[in-house]
Amino acid sequence: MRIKNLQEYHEAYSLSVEKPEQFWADIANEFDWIKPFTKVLDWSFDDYSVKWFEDGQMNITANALDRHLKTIPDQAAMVYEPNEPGDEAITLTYRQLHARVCKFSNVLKAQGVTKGDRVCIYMPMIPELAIAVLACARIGAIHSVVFGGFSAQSISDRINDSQCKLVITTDGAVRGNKTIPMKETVDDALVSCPCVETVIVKTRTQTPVSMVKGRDLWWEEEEMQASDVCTPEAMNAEDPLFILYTSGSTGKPKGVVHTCGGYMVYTAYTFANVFQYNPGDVFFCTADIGWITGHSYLVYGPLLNGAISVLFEGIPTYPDAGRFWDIIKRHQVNIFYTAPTAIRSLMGFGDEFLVGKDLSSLRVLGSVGEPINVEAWQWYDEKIGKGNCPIVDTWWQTETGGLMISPIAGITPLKPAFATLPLPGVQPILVDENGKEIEGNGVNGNLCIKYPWPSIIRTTYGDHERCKTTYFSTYPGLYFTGDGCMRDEDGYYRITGRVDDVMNISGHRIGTAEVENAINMHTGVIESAVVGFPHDVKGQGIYAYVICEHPTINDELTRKDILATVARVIGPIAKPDKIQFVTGLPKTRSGKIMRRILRKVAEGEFGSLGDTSTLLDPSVVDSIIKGAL
Ligand code: 7RM
Repeated sequence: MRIKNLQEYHEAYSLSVEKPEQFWADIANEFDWIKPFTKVLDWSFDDYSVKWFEDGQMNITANALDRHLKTIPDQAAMVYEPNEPGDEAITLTYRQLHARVCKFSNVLKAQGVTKGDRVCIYMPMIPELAIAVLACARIGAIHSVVFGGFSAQSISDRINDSQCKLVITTDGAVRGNKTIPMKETVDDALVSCPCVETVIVKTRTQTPVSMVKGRDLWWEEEEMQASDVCTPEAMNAEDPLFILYTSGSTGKPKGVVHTCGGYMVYTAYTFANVFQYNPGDVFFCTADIGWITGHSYLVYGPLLNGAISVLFEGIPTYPDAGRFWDIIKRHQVNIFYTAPTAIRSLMGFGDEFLVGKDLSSLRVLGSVGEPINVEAWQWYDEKIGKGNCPIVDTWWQTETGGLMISPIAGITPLKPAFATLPLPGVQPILVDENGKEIEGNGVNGNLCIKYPWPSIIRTTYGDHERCKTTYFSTYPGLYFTGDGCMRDEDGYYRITGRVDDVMNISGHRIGTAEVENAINMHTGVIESAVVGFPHDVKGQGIYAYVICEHPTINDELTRKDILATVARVIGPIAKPDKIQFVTGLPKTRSGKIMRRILRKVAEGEFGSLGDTSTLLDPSVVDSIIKGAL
């Protein structure tokens, strides 16, 4: 399974293209199967369906936990670094984590949760979040983790979409010097969620909360009564493992569904290879478990490899901008995986926060979530890696489940800001607007993948048609990523960003339509148009053009009201950075907003607006430019 040099990479890659079934079957057979698979792959991108290891049975937690009890029971599995740097870090060994997962599995079972039931998890970054996720997986319940920064409205939308019957949360959360309510937000959400029968609440902040009789239970009390013996449920490889909601260019977020077998094989394989994880290494992924990066490379990938995974509750700037570096020293982190937005933000605080920090344990650095600019790449390389740590710029998506285009640490020759080469099993192809393949090197196009890999999205929950149209209809026969990409003279890939109406704000995916819908809910707003614009720290910022019913009496106050509305409907991460009040939007005769123009204005490029002749009323553009100045 482990690639050791460049030649082995090329060999593995060739084999994965020429004999994909043999390639993945060999890797899959390194895991514990309850019933071995005999069929490897069945697929069609035309009438979309993908099945890997279809007739095999397994349980991902048997592989992530039980399997290691024979070899490394007393090694750390998870190291919890609390928000307060002065508080004690807590290590859970594989034996301890296994016991806690089994206990909580029994808690869920006692509440009537069975295989196939959906469970919503809304928690801060504490060990119980990982325990809750793994307990669901152990009993075959489908977890749907909702990032702790999302609003009550977002939670209820997600709960209702997948009909969750149980919710797991905490009283509150601590992030930096803020205490944030969690249970209260869940209570607000549940007003419109009749499907929820039970809420389990873990204490974190001792915030007073209301506990509804017959519905709400304390985690601690239930755990006390539960046994720590729980046989993992035998899951078919293609049974759903989890749902994770992600934004697209239209409508509400989609529930991306991943299944047990393929996801296990692919996250484990990519973790081991890309980061070149060695036994005993300490791995620190700074992503929240509420995003796919946390699912795949904080929980499942590392644990499947018997790794030591650091789980950090706080934020990079508390108590100061040196916190990550202190954590690296404290836990002797060898592999550090973060997002460009964090790198740029810490860069902006100045190098004084690096003075006296001992980063000598580091061996590999990783980047994920958005394109990394050359300047940030170089700072990361020099100041954090001391010119001595390969940087793996990993391109992938919620829908891909695992890393897709990425260097293999210390093996793939690097180029700053390039995700470099596809991993074994990944067959990228660039196409033009008409779906024609762009061959050769030194070219640009839309990035598609032409062959399934084990952790490809299986469906969007409850709406398979939506999955087909979103990913497999733009270019028939291909999975379309939504990203633009260049392939340079050496065949190296550089992802240039989304080509659809999805923004990437600090590595978070947010749809322009979602933000528009939220803004339009504010009283007095007639219409709005949202675009992304380049932002020094966030990568992209949100720019909103808003038409109000009457001229507002106090623009500044109305702006704040709109921000409050967006925070309430989606969450604080979706708040626009700029709101410009306008009297009209540039529309074509058919009523389509010409976002291209709005993007240019948001970038401050007023001179090169291109062809505006198809506009219904070209004078709108002049007034928008005037307002932007
Ligand atoms: C893992 C994750 C996916 C979108 C994707 C890209 C962008 C992610 C990189 C990147 C350039 C990278 N999942 N993206 N990684 N762009 N270089 N290394 O972020 O579903 O939340 O977002 O993020 O646009 O389509 S995600």
